[in-house]
Amino acid sequence: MHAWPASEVPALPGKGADLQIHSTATGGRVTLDPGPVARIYVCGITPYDATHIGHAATYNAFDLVQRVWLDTKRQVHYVQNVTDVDDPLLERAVRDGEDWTELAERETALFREDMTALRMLPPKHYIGAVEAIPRIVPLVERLRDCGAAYDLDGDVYFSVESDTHFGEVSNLDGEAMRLLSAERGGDPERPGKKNPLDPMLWLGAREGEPSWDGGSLGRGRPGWHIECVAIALEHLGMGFDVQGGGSDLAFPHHEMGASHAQVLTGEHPFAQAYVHAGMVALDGEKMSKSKGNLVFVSKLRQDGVDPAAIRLALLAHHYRSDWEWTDQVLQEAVERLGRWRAAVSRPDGPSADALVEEVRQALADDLDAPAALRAVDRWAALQESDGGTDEGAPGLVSRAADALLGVAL
Ligand code: 5CA
Ligand code: ZN
Repeated sequence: MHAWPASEVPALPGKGADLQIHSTATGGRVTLDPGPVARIYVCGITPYDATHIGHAATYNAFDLVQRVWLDTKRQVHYVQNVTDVDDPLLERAVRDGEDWTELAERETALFREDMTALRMLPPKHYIGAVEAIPRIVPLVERLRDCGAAYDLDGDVYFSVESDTHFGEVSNLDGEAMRLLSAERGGDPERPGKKNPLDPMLWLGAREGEPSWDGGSLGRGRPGWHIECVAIALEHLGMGFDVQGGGSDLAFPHHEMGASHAQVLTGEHPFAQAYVHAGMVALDGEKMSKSKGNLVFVSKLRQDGVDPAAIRLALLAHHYRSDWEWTDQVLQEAVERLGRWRAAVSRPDGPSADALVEEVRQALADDLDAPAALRAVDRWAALQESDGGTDEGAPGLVSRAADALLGVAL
C-alpha cells in the first residue's frame, strides 16, 4: 500500500538529546539506544470511519518520537499497518450496504489526507492486513507445528501458556485481562479453549464473509494480533525500538503480539519499549468509532480550521494523559498559533538558541510536548514585549517548530 507524502523536516544546528520514554512493560522510563537506524512500529487504523482527534493524538505522539530521533541525526525505519479486514469493518459495510473493500479504501485515503495535512511523517512501509496474508499463514502454521496453537472448530487459537513472558507487556492480573479481552475483540467465553484468554490466529471461512487461501489452515482470514506481528517481523525484525499505539492496545493487542513473536523466534523482547498514548474523550467518554462520539480531523479541516492549530491542540496535552476535546482546547490552539506566527514574522527577535535546546530537552524527556510549547510561548512573549536584534532568530524558531513539533508557522 502506498503511504502519504512526507513533509520536509528542516535540519537544525547541533544535535538533539537521546529519547527517554515510558514503557508500559517496565512501568518506567527506558533510555533507548537505537543505533544509526531507529525502528518503530505503530499500529494503524481500522478504516471503517474517518480519522478522529483520538487517532490523531496517538499518531502525533509517535510522530514526535521520529522527530526526536531525526534530530539526533539518525535514520528512522517506521512501519504502520492498516487493519483492512476485521469484524468492525465488515459489520459497518453490511450496515451501510457498501462493499467492504470500497469502505476500507475510501477511509484509508481520507486518513492519508489527514496525516498529510497534520504533517505526520509517513511510514516507510504501510502494509494492509490483506496484503500481509501470505506472510501471516506460514507464521500460524509454524505456531501450530510447534504446539503453540491449536484448532477449534475450524479456527486456530494461540495458546498464551506457550510464552513464558506472557503478561509482561501490560502487567495486568488475570481478572483484568479477562475483562479487557471480552471488551476488545477476544472471546473468553467460547467453550473449548485451553485458556479463556487465548486469541484467534486464523478465523475459518464464514458464510458471506471474505476469505483467503490459508494453506494447511484452510480458507479463512487472519486474527488481529498476528497481522501486526507478521508485518513487524518482516519489516523490522525482533527487538525493534518502539511498539506504539493508544493505551487501549496494551492489552490484549500488544501483549498477544509480543507473545506470538517471542514464541515464533525464541527471542525476547519483541520491542524495547511498549509506548501507549492516553485516550481522548468527547463529552466525558472515550472518543470511539463504536460509540460515535467523534470529532473528525477532516471535518475540522473542511470547516476551515488550520491543520497547524489542530496539531497545536494535540501537542498541548502530554501524550500519556487522558484528556477531553473541547471547543476551548481548539480555540486556545488557534490563539497560540496566531501569537507564534506574529512572533516569527518579524525580521529579528530575541536569540532562540536556548529555546531550541529547551524544546529538545522537553521532547527527549518522555515527549513532554506541553513543556516544549511553553518554551516557545516564552520566546514569543519576549518577542512581543522586548523584541530583539538577532536576525536569525525568527527563522530558527520557525524551523524548530516545524522540525521538532511538525507545526508549520
Ligand atoms: N487497527 C487497530 C490497530 S492494529 C486499531 O486499533 N485501529 S483503530 O482505528 O481502532 O485505532 C487506531 C489507533 O488510534 C490505535 O493506536 C488506537 O489505540 C488509537 N485510538 C483509538 N481511539 C482513540 C482515542 N479516543 N484516543 C486516543 N487514541 C485512540
Ligand atoms: Zn496493531
